Amino acid sequence: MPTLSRNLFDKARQVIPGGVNSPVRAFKAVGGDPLFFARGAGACLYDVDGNEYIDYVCSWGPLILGHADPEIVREIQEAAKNGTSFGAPNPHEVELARLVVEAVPGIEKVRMVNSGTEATLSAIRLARGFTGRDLIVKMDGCYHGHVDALLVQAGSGVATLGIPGTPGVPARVAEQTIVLPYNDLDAVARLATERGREIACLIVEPVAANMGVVPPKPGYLEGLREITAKHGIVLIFDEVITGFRLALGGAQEKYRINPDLTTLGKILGGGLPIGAYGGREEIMDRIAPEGNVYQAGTLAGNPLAMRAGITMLKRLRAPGTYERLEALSARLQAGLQSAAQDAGMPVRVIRVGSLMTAFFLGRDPVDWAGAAVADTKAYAGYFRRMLERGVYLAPSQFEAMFVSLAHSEAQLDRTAEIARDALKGMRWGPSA
Ligand code: HOZ
Repeated sequence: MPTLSRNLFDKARQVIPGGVNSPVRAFKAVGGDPLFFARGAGACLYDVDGNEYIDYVCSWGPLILGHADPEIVREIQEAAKNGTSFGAPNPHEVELARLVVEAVPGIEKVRMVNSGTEATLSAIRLARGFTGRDLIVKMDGCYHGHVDALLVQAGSGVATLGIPGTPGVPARVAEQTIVLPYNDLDAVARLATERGREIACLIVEPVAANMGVVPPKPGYLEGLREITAKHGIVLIFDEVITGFRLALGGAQEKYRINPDLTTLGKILGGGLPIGAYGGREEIMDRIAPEGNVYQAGTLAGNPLAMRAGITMLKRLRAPGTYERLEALSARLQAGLQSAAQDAGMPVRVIRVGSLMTAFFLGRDPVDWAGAAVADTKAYAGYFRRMLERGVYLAPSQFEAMFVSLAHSEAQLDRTAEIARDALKGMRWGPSA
């Protein structure tokens, strides 16, 4: 453990709960203490002790152009010279909204907020206001931020830390959320037939990326669209992770399914705090001040995040962007998979676009029940060996690796070589 990081962690624990400002940053599931970083550049992070790491967390997704992209940094600096927030309209929010509407097929109007959690919170309130219904459907192992109603059987840090039901969420709130297994269309159809008229919305990550990466089965998203439309249930795609990542128009562009509402964040802000929710005009116009569903934000639409987001989306619109990202990601997947095979480890490297997870599991999971039985101890060993060798992965089996446009072929190949070396010394074989 690097010395300066350890000292900082000791100090952090005295004044910050658990020493971290978000539980996923802790190393509880993998052992050891979290590193403290001084800077990032391109695909690399540098800790306070001066060690370099090839980074596959990428701030949990926003940094699709890598760390400290010069154009984004310049834009933020220029924006700051004119003031950081007005609490009043500015031209940049109109431009970013226009870019979002042009890019995301299911979005006709969009409202900016400050985080993905705010986006999902606002989207379910809007769905309830629009339908006049109370129940919410979510999928086991999907994570939609730390909204009370959506923390039920959630993925990400909740799954990693094994917190089944969070104290602080009133039972009466949790009761309004029905949880179904991901990728199980029959369960959705049955529920809709029995209780469709009580259900306001169904929220889903179109590609699950908070239980590790689990792709939708063929026909799953189409089926969700069909069933929700039939029963007047608002279909919400949570594209906080997949938005602008799987395609400029996100998973809905890739799979050609338009939800009623979409939640966004991460990449949209170019590395600054942001969230957004958008969708069909008829629904979005129910938000205040146009309608009577209230939602607000002091810093929403601030020029810094807007200008970073505009620069980001314009960069991503360049021809060939997603083809390059796909090629880079496929190269890493192949490299990691072959490293595992050569080490005699039945690790499954599951990938959708530039999202992937090396599952310490003998077979491909299709839902949380399948992902949850991964060997988390083996993952922890792999994580530590990779870290020692200069690769920074998510400190949990149940998260995604993020490939950015800043990762070079040489860095990806080096990562695969490091994995080969790291896995070689490990002893593991699932009984499954
Ligand atoms: N949503 C991300 C984890 N899958 C990271 C956000 C956080 O919880 O810090």
